[in-house]
Amino acid sequence: PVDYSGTWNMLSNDNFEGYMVAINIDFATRKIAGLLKTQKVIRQDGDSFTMKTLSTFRNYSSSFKIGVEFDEVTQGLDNRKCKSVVNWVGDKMVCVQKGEKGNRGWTHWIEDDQLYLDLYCEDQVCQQIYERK
Ligand code: RET
Repeated sequence: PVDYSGTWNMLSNDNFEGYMVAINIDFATRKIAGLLKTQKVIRQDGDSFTMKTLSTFRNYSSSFKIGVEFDEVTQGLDNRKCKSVVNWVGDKMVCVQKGEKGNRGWTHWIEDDQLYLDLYCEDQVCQQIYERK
């Protein structure tokens, strides 16, 4: 099985702007956020996860257990409430964020020791790639 634990540094961030527009991040925040090289700190304990997204501007943290729906508030992003659930699809982690926004969620996977993250909202996809610190 894949081990997501560790500290990961952003290598690339494709169409973050489109994703941020889709979740209604305001212009000024997008200009700042678009320049960030975020870091992911992931703690995996069996099927329990804590995922921290760290940056010089703002941080975001969430904790969940695979297959267990949880109430997520996207604090510091668009501050919306979602009913979220993360499931394994093979070795990929697939999250569905049910709420006001359609087709919202994300997928994490590891390939060649790089961490991939696709962020979805409506018709937008942002693809991020991270390398191990
Ligand atoms: C930042 C800076 C402020 C504006 C925005 C941000 C986006 C964060 C995102 C985090 C995704 C986290 C995931 C966690 C998985 O558990 C960087 C906080 C919009 C999109 C997928």
